[in-house]
Amino acid sequence: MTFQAIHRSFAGRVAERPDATLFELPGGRVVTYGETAELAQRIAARLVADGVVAGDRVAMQVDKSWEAIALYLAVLQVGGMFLPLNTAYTGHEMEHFLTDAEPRVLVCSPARLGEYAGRASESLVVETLGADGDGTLLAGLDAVAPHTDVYAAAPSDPAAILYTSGTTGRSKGAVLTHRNLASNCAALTEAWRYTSGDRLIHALPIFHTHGLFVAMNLTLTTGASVFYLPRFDLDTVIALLPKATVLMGVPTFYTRLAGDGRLDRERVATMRLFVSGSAPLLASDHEAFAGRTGQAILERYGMTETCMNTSNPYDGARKPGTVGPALPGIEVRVADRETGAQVPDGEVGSIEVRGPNVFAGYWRLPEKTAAEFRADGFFITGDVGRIDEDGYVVIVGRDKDLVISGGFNVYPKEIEELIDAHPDVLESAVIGVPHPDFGETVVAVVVLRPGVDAGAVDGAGILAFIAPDLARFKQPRAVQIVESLPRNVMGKVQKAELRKRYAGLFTA
Ligand code: MLC
Ligand code: AMP
Repeated sequence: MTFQAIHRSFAGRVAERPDATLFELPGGRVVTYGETAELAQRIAARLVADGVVAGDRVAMQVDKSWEAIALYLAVLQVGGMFLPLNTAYTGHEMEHFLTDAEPRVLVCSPARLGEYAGRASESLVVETLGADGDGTLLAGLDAVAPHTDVYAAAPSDPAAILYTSGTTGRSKGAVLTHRNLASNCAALTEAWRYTSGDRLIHALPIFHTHGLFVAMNLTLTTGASVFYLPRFDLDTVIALLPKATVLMGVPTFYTRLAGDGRLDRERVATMRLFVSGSAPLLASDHEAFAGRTGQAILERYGMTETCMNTSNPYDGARKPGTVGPALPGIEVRVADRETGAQVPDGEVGSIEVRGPNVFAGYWRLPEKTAAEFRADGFFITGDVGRIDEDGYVVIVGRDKDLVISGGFNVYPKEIEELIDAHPDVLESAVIGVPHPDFGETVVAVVVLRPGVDAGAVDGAGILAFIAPDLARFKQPRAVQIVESLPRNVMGKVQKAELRKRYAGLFTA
């Protein structure tokens, strides 16, 4: 299967089967392919009226709704760049995205209009969209003629910006092209045998690669349907399993499912595929799940900049603790971090990727982009691993200072900067430690200024100081106040040492 763009392929499915179910919503409402396409065309008309032209960014920070997917399709149709943002981001965090991306339109939830209304200007239109389709974006749309023109986007044209990795404390926008999204969608559809007969349990957020570019793109382009849930709710997912064929989730989904007494072979009899990714799935969790269900979770590996890189096979061994071989059309190598020279299989090194899935670059940051690529076009993922005897990639760690909590990325630098701004704090180090539910969780290790009375400042006070500016999922779950941070001879804080010291904080 090959196609040039997600929205064009979706239009093909609409033409074939307009009455086919796309979304099954909680409460039983069904939304068809035809309805979604029509709403997308009306939203496209609104975006054009708002001044959106090809190349413009359309930012979205809204609760999950099917109408938000219609908005995504509308942005692609008019040649815009879709910029979805986590609803957990505070005004402080949003400031950076809005100044950096300069969107033409921001679609926010009605409840947060008060925060953003003041930003509306000649160059920014603020629209609202609520979880039930309320808000200005859709208001009066019935009277608006659908916009049927489809912008003639080239495969190399940008389709989306997703913000990621802030090693300097500032998130960078990864620009993904139509070719990136379409080629990866085609590769996964084939690799995972995804078809119009599939019924996917969609419990992921739609502001990240996993929930949007993997789960939704595969569905929209194959004619499949989704049980579309606002979030992961264990009881709801357990209840839907007997009606569904596929689940895609982060490891936390599987830890929670495997910990539930209702999960057994009979309950998953119609399920043909459980996919895990975005964070490492412990081999023990893989085995526990298989023991309960008789099904091996298929683990794959991706990232915002590259979409999916590797996948365990659909047919053949799905090996716990590995992420499988490279997907067709994609090259994955393990190289020496310093020289970039490929190392022999079995040796640990820098995981690097080349292929049609690899993004166009960081938004307005040509130097940072160049620094992440080798001269021969391989992208340096920042993950560390090896290739095993079967050609499967094994991820053993990360070169980048990053914590992945429940599948959400947290960049320590950003949190350290906020903590260090506390008047009583000299310095801090933020680390990830093992957590039974989230895989990893965030811990802050803090040194107070000389002379500050240690009895007067506590972790709760430091957390309260940073909370207003930081999304809840990034907030440390523990604060350790110490005399000093361990450093190496170069003076660099030894985070590995801290991770070891606090490894048992949540997992006794
Ligand atoms: C929610 N909270 C989290 C959290 N999610 N804290 C840390 N890490 C998280 N991931 C907060 C809540 O705000 C709440 O705060 C408290 O923790 C407990 O919440 P919960 O009810 O247990 O959380 P829940 O809503 O069930 O969410 C957990 C989750 C969710 C794992 C289901 O985080 C999730 O859907 N994660 C998926 C992330 C994702 O899509 N990643 C893909 C990135 S793409 P309070 O105030 O109540 O204490 C990518 C590329 C690739 O990485 O390869 O796919
Ligand atoms: P993001 O920047 O949110 O796209 O996160 C991408 C990062 O998530 C990767 O660089 C990896 O570190 C991690 N990741 C994704 N999938 C897996 C996996 N299956 N196993 C281990 N780490 C993973």
